[in-house]
Amino acid sequence: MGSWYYETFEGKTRYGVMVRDVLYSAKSDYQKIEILDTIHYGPVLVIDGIFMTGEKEEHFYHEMLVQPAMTTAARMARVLIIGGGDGGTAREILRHPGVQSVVMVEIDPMVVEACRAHMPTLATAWSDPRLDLIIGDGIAYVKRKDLEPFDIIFLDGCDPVGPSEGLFNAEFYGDCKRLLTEGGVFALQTGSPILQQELFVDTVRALKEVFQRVAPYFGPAPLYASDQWSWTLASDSHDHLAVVDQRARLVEKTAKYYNRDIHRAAFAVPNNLREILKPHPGLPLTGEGEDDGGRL
Ligand code: SPD
Repeated sequence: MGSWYYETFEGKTRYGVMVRDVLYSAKSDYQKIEILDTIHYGPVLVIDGIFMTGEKEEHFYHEMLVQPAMTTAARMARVLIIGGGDGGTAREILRHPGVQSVVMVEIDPMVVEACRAHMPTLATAWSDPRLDLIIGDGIAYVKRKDLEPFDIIFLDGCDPVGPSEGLFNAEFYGDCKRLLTEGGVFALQTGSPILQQELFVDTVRALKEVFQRVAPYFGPAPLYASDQWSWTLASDSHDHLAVVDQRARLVEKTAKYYNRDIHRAAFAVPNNLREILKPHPGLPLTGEGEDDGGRL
């Protein structure tokens, strides 16, 4: 056997995994990084005591962060990832032959190095010539005025503490919107709708201050607190349910979770969240009708 490792999440819950071995443990300039060899999930990346991704369950999170945007966006030639240093998000994006270039801005080079060495199934993107890895601060990067715009921007960060704190506010979302091509899509993780309901609601509202169309969606993320996770697509003119069949068919050949049925179902907003999101003065109230396709 091994020993139990527990994530204590925001002082509210604990979830444990049985660990055979510690494959990597180091302190970077930003955070404590560990890779644990777990019995059920294989190698698991842990940052500052919080589970980030595990080789045998990461497909839920990465497919759901990436594929709803990739199968519906008007264009996908140029893609930006803020964060994503484990490589899973880049791998999902690069499944699409229509992608010409992906820029990844990751703040912590040690996350990239550790995952590259110990999580091989997430590492396929690193050898793809379309990927350009920039080690730097994503918040500063999206403020730059000299960049070509992107068709899709993905935010793949940690929870909103430490270096990720500035990734959850309207100012950052405004900078991302300015960097999008017309009709471009911004996709991000928006936390646990159960254990981080306030964060989820505040993030959706902050996105609604900036974008015309904001569509949260839901799915499992087995290593994350409460398992139920949320992601959100934000844009000014994109239809999050208009799946391009050819792209979805390509993804379905290898995806372990995502398919067109999952895509449609994921955008159904549970009643309790509709109620909470409704009373938001000054913003158009959609989401409670029959014909809005789940957009809020
Ligand atoms: N509570 C953990 C949330 C972490 C979300 N990002 C994980 C990064 C995986 N690429």
